[in-house]
Amino acid sequence: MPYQDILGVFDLQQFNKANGSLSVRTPVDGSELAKLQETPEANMAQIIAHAEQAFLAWRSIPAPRRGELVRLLGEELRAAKQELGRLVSLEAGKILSEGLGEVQEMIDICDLAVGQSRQLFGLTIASERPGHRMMETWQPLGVVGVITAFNFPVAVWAWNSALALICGNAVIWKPSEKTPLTALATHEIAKRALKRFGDAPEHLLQVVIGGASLGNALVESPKVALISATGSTRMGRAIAPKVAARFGKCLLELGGNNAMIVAPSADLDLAVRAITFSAIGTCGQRCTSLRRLIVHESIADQLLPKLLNAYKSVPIGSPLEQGTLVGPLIDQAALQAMQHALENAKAQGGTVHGGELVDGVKGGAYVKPALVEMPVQTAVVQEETFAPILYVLRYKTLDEAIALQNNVPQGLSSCIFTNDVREAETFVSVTGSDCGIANVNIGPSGAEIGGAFGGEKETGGGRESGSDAWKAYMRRQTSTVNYSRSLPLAQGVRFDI
Ligand code: UN1
Repeated sequence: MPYQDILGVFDLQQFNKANGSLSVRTPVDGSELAKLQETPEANMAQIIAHAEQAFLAWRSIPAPRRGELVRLLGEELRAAKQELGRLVSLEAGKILSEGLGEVQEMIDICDLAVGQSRQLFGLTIASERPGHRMMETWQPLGVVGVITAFNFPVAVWAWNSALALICGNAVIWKPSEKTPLTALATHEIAKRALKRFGDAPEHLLQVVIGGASLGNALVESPKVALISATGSTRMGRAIAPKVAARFGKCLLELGGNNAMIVAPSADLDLAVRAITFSAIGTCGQRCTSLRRLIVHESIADQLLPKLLNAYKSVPIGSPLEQGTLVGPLIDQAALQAMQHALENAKAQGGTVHGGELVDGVKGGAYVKPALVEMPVQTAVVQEETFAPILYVLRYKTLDEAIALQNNVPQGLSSCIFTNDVREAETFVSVTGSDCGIANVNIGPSGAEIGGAFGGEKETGGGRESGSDAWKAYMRRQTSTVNYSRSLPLAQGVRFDI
């Protein structure tokens, strides 16, 4: 088996079984990294019951002490940053710098969560009744099921788990079946933190390896209080009604179809750099990747040649090699989906630049990023294709550009490049972008963890990571305490017996 030095660090060999049914392949060259035994679906009830037991013990540990576990997790992640970053690169195919960035994102959310563990603030509310106090308290929720996608195989777990843990919950993680090794490695790192912490309940953090049926067991169990799922809109459509049917909570981060408006006053050099990073970085496989470029007609003929030039010079190849900026697509199916979208785009009037296969590393799905000029926002432009395809549309007025930007079913991220303060403020105003993220002079991807992350419409409405996203992992409790000697009723109701 190749790549032994990368896999060896976390003792992943222990999970590699000759009769394992889950074949894990690296997108670098398609070779098999391991065969893993999948978690039997029949075990899920027990796994959930264990998590519930862990929750019952963990919820009584004071939140700042729970924060100590997350502080230790952050320390262990710092110590393992290089090794885990390399493994992310190997298993998900993103370049090393982005693999390391992903681990840094985990460390950052741990830092945020540690501080948050001392700030799970409630409210005191003025009561209309004398001698009464009203208050609002945030209580732990229970078992949190975290379902993650291949493209951020470890950071999204960390966003959810760091907060879920300080909020007093137990976590069951169902990673993508395309990236189970990074999940197992992360679990090993978490075990180091748990060991140092000492008295955390057993089964506080669990990981299950396998396909959709395991996720479904979490989704359907009334014992799983919150399902936090990242993935396609199709997946969200399957999950959300099932969780709703049992009145569970859902936190969804689904498809994006992120746009950038480039206005006449934009700094074009800045825009070109932002466009290339967000459209072709991570080989177009971030949910925040730039997929639509809405350019003012007066500058389009200036911007496009600059972009085509930048696209030509971008080094494509093994993500493990220094200097590569674009690695492979995750697998051959992703490549086919890209080719299919490009054919549709042509049929719908598009002019395609790029998109051809590249001799990267034999066995991998290496491709030139595509830039596609479209006459109008056709059906294919309204879809999320998880690949480096950037559709280019032209506009005349800002109103028209904002309408184009908003006129897709997804609502994750968006941005405008302009030096005109009126345009910038309009874009982030009530009549501007309808997305969860709306940036000015910054691309749509690469968000910091301090803000709430997520989007509207078919993106699912969930918010993870910073700001007050922690509230999604807790239940709100309103209490009225009567410290008087009488029993006045609210709204002046009389009921004297
Ligand atoms: C994702 O693609 O699911 O904003 C998450 C970004 C990253 C997270 C992306 N911080 O691009």
